[in-house]
Amino acid sequence: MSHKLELISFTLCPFVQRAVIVLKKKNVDFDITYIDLSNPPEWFKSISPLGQVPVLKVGDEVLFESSVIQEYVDEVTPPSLQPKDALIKAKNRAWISFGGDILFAMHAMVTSKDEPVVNEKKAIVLQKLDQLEAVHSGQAYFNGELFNMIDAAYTPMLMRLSFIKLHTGIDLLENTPKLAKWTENLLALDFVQASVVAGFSEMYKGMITHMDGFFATQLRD
Ligand SMILES: N[C@@H](CCC(=O)N[C@@H](CS)C(=O)NCC(=O)O)C(=O)O
Repeated sequence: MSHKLELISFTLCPFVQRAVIVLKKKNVDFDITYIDLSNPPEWFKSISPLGQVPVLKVGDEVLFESSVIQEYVDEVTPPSLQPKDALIKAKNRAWISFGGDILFAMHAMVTSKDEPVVNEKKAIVLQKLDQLEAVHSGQAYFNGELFNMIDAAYTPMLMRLSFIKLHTGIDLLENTPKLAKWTENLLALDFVQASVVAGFSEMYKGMITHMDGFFATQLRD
């Protein structure tokens, strides 16, 4: 790779973490620059087309959208994490996009103050998790025994579900055993543990407290 990559990040962002997991899995030497999303610096506003993280700087070029960044990193660092079969790869891409929808519903569920809204979002999350359970291979990873791109894409969501269980006792994976086992397998990987800053679980709990929504009332000490 001719340029050292620079990833623009916000510590808590699950979409950034998707990119970090691929970079770490592939042993890419990259820089990471953290910004405060509630007060983004001018230089960030001028390079991020949507004002969102992640952004990947590749020399003078800029990439945005986590799935695009994941695919770029994967393509320039063979062998690929994508399944070889074009149909499986295409289906995985669709389910990766579906995972983004779950992340947005989860965020709303965790931060909303309004209990009916929380319950509505929770129902959406649970229904989507059921759909995901139905298409999971039931093996170690989503497609089978190999860690693929889709596993990198879902890890941030599954990690956050495990923190929700740890900090509140609410187990959103209790009726999806394949997803629960998948979470266990993913969280045991070194590069997954290295994809977040030290103390991340407490930081996530701190975010729930700070947002002061219904979930904050469910936190254990
Ligand atoms: N579809 C985007 C979503 C990225 C996203 O929502 N990032 C959030 C942080 S986790 C963000 O930058 N929010 C700031 C904003 O939307 O203004 C992706 O996959 O990269």
